[in-house]
Amino acid sequence: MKTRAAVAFGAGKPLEICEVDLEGPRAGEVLVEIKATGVCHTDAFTLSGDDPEGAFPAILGHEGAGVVVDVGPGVTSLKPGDHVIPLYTPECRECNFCLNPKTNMCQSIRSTQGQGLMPDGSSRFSLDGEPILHYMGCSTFSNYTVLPEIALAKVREDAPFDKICYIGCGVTTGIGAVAFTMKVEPGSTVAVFGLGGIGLNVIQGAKMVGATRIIGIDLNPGKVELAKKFGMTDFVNPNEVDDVVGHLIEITGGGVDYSFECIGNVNVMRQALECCHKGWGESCIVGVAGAGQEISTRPFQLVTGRSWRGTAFGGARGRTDVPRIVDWYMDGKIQIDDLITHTMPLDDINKAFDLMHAGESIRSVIEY
Ligand code: NAD
Ligand code: AHE
Ligand code: ZN
Repeated sequence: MKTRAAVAFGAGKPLEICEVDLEGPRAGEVLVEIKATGVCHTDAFTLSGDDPEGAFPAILGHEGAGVVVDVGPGVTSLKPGDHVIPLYTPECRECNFCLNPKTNMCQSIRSTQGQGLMPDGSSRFSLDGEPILHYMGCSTFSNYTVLPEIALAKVREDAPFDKICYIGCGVTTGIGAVAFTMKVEPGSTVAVFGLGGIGLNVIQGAKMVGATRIIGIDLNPGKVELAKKFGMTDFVNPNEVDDVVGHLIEITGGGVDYSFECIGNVNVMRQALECCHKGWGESCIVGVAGAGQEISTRPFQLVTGRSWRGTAFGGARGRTDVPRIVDWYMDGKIQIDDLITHTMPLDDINKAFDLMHAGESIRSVIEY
């Protein structure tokens, strides 16, 4: 079949809207009509050329929601008409990662996914007979896409696509980082570096689990109002203090219990670790840093009881946890609507990247 898609032909180039060819689902695969997709900073990161796994031409996008159109041989858990959220972290429930309760990082299809290919090593997308790569196993910047069955969460049918698409990455990553990965306790003091589409969800997750002090740190004061609405109790603009780490340690009487880096800046990752309380503070890296970048600190920071950790997809096991998070949204336990600051058709997708780079959006959602 033909499908409209925004194609990334090369690093740093704007996306181009094209009619591409899409082959139907093979064994264990599912054809999905994407109804809406968010644009995450990670899409911009890969488009910039900073992603070591970035390869072109590709169809980016990994934060979608849609409807099953067709299933390939052997698919048993999904049928046409089911509402689904694509999962860049699949859940096969069989590999040694899925069988280990310490991780959500199913590895059953990770190597082909990282090469932009389906599990059998080929692509379903092509243009003029030349293959176009998949991205993060999802390619939600295409109106129709093919995914492995294990990379789809089946969700309730009364949930709006234009909101729950955000659960495909940002919402789950932020809330999950707090609730699943770090298991923040009630009464905790939390610092959140970067108040974008991920950081604001860390804030709402921290509030949800009962953190009492939630300190947001961002260079852009335009983020303050929304962050307060989501539960931020204190704001620090690094441009207005001499020493961010010293300031955070001072205002918390020794440091924070938990910190989250939601930017992808290795210097800020160090600050996030070092503002943690001696003896027990734990820092979680959420932000994705560019190729070749490395983190550093004095080992003494760890010797004296701070821990450095990280999270992918908020530690969520997609097929199990994503339907629950959709329920949380539908039950009013978490908010999504206010974080979706812009909506637009696929034709305007490059505007979503411009708004993100200008710091004007939290999430832009493309509606097909
Ligand atoms: P975003 O662009 O919406 O937000 C980034 C925020 O950081 C902005 O508010 C910006 O003003 C602020 N900022 C930038 N530099 C800063 C600095 N030096 N000090 C303080 N604030 C600064 O991005 P996002 O969509 O929220 O994504 C954030 C990061 O999380 C990205 O690196 C993205 O790739 C990553 N991410 C990781 C996962 C995961 O599973 N680990 C999932 C999704 C996104
Ligand atoms: N491909 C990059 C790393 C990108 C990365 O870390 N991706 C996160 C999800 S970001 C979602 O917005 C992730 O899940 N990583 C785990 C994984 O297996 O990809 C690189 O450095 O090569
Ligand atoms: Zn993302």
